[in-house]
Amino acid sequence: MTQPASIKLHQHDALLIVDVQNDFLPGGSLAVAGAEAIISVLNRYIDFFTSLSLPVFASRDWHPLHHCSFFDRGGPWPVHCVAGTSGAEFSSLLKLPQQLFVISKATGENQDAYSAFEGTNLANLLRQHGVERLFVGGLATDYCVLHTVQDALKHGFAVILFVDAVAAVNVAAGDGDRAIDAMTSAGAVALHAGEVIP
Ligand code: VGL
Ligand code: ZN
Repeated sequence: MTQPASIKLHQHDALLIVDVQNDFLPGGSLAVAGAEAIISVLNRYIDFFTSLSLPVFASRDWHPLHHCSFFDRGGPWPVHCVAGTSGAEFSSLLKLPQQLFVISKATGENQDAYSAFEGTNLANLLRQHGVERLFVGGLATDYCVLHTVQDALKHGFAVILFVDAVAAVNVAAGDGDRAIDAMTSAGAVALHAGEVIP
């Protein structure tokens, strides 16, 4: 099936911005290469959605200080996104709307969650707002974006992935590209900047 050259936003659409937090940006403890470049792209999408009064959701990694994913607990990551610290704040360059739904995840010491649906009420919240189609961008392609998109599809939402508005950790070279393949194989539609009509 060929993918549409452009998509027009309509009722039942929502934007989900995944983990655009200082620790994943340059200078952060788990900085993702290329992360700063996605912010202006996301800002344009935020404008599109808010100008149509469509809801905008933002997830955040919101860990306790001794989270199980951190090196000192035997986990795979340096300390990052500790709740209430500046590293956990959304980037100040991101022009988040006044009306924003924030989803905090992986908040328990012994609970990690890459997906914004895992251990949160995101699915119910989306349904309450009548959302059927979710547009996703953010960080990181090969972890939280991947798992969030896979879960969104499992929950029955249509998913549009903004490929110009994601960046990958790439622990192994090609992880980001493989994640995009996995998401589109699972049913997400990959869209580039300029292919969305507000
Ligand atoms: C993430 C690594 C660890 C992400 C979160 O947001 O993709 N990656 N915690
Ligand atoms: Zn994390």
